[in-house]
Amino acid sequence: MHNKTINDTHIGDIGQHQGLYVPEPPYRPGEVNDFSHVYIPPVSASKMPPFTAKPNDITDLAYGLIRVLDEDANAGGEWHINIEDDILIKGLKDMLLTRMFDERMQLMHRVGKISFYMKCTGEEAISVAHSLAIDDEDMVFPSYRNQGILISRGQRLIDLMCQCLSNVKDNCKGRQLPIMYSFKNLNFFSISGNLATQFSQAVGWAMAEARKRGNRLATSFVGDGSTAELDFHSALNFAATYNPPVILNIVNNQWAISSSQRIAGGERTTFAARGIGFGLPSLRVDGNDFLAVYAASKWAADRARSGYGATLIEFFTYRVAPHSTSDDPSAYRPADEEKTWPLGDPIERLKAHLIKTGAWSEVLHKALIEDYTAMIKSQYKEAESYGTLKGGGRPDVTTMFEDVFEEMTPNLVRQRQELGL
Ligand SMILES: Cc1ncc(C[n+]2csc(CCOP(=O)(O)OP(=O)(O)O)c2C)c(N)n1
Ligand SMILES: [Mg+2]
Repeated sequence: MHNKTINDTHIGDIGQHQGLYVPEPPYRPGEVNDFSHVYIPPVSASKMPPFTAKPNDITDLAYGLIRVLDEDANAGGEWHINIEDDILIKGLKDMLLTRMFDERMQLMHRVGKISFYMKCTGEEAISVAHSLAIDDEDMVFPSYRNQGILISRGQRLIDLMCQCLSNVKDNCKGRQLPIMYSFKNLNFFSISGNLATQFSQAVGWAMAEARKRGNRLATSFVGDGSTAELDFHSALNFAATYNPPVILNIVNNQWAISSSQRIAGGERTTFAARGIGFGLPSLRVDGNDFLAVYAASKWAADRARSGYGATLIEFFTYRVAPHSTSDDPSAYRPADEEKTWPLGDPIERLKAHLIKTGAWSEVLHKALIEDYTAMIKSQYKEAESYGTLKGGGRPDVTTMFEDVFEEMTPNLVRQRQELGL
């Protein structure tokens, strides 16, 4: 049942308004930001039903917040499942590498080596923990902020760098915007710039897998803003109807470029609650809590693989970085918003937990940062030798006519001839 104690600045009654109501973000630049009303239940409040539970019996999970790590970095509560230290340490390393890679690429944009970049700062746990909780064989239909999945699945940084540089080693041959990766070898579907299309594609893929009686699942990610797209709703409808093995993840980082989550209906209810109307099990999870993301993802994966169909998950997080290198958040949100965000930093939280349990240390952490700094530097140096935006290698112009049609269409043949090729 709806938990009436939820009383945060983003969820609740809109109240009475005469005329057309246009939601505004809670705070604008120059105003003092305040997250003190965000509902953060204690770890012990999160009940974990068996994954076989009936969706209608667990609707409260769509309104609460599944948490495992408390404010003191101790793990507890029913969602605290046994995760081996090796997995947690890999998770910490992958999150750190994702963040350091992002920082490097942002820098390369500043000096004009790439034309565009998107960071996932503060959201690393969502991609990395989810990726570790499912199988590498499972099919990912990503958004543009899931670079952590590629890093966790072991794609070489140099391959990501070459894609961003659109150089001769770019596996997309310069046809995609930087960061719109595509890696078939890792079961990572091509990223689309058209928001939310990946949701219905994931459901369709999972329907085909169910028809084949395979054992793989599909997982897909959209942002809070993207839930306003029709693809989101038709994906949920098909997922509820045909019971395919799919996990549908909403990353609620509270912003869609300069539009607050309120403009996608986030003021009325939670994003997880969108699933209830379709009869889908729907979980709302602390997206900055690695252990909670892992446990919720595993629950949904076990459910899908056991034939119980789709799960909708809202990961509640905060977009620390600008939307992309083309964005300036100081124009639309208070400068200190990131500092007052109460669910902390996913890397710092897992690191503090692992130091407490004795599985990690400051010395190891420092050494890892040094290793990664050197590795990123050397991989970038090599990537740059294959060409950058400013100069050097580019994919051969003939390649733009290839790969789309099995047999080139007459107009393409003509155009290629016009180029003298
Ligand atoms: C169909 C469509 N509409 C609009 C855009 C422009 N656009 C690109 S990203 C974005 C914001 C998406 O926000 P959200 O879904 O919350 O994801 P986030 O960037 O926060 O991860 C918009 C409006 C687009 N790419 N595709
Ligand atoms: Mg968003």
